[in-house]
Amino acid sequence: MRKNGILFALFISIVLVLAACGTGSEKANSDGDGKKKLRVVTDAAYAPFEYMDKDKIIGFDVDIFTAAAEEAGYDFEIVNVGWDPLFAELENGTADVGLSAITINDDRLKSYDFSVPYFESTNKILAPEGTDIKKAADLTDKTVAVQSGTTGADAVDALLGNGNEKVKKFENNNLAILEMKNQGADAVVADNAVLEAYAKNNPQENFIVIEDKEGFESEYYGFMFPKDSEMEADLSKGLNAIFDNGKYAEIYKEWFGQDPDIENLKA
Ligand code: LYS
Repeated sequence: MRKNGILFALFISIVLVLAACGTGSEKANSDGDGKKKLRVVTDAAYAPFEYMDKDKIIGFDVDIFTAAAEEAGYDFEIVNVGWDPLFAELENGTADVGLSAITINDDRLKSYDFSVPYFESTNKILAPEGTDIKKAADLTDKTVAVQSGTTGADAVDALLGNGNEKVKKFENNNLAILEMKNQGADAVVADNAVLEAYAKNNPQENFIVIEDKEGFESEYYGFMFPKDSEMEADLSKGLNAIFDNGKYAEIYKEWFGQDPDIENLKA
């Protein structure tokens, strides 16, 4: 009887020790193999790339980042902080990644690092049907609404002159479009896919999208990081993995209804 009791106690101790070890290793895994949980900041007013669906942030960028981060073994949370605060957070290191249809350009490369490109874009013009605007140069005597601090704002500044009060700058792109809707502007300049989605989803507003391949340059989006971030290489690897395994094409097709030109992105 007594012997059985000792064996039982021994058995229980072993079970407890094993359970404790199990909890320990589980905890290590939940940190993503010891990798930190990333704070990803965005401006969720730029459909179809990132926007609010009730209280959830969704969009092409969200799906692409989720797939790339999964490949790279990172856990993360995406927080809607707004466009200007996004840059401030990366600059002072409170965030790990900027995910916001962010164009890779020389100016930003001075202060931030970028992943490999994941989307090709160009600025276009949104204007009311019947407008006499046919190309970028026609904007010079118009009032133009833009999101401040974007490549669209830079392009319009270059056309109309820095500090021109006919360039109306807004905190996000939806406010710029609203200004035109309320007749406070003749046009909005922003990324093609965003304007095209807006015109298509709001046919009753009678806006058209005007393309000018000579007037606006081709741009590429990247995930943005603080300078010398260790995560850049991991997430670029994650992007390359989803280019190669078909996941990128699958997500692209879901959002844009056609196949992507991945070779162009890799070139
Ligand atoms: N791609 C443009 C840029 O990087 C527009 C981004 C706007 C994001 N809300 O400036």
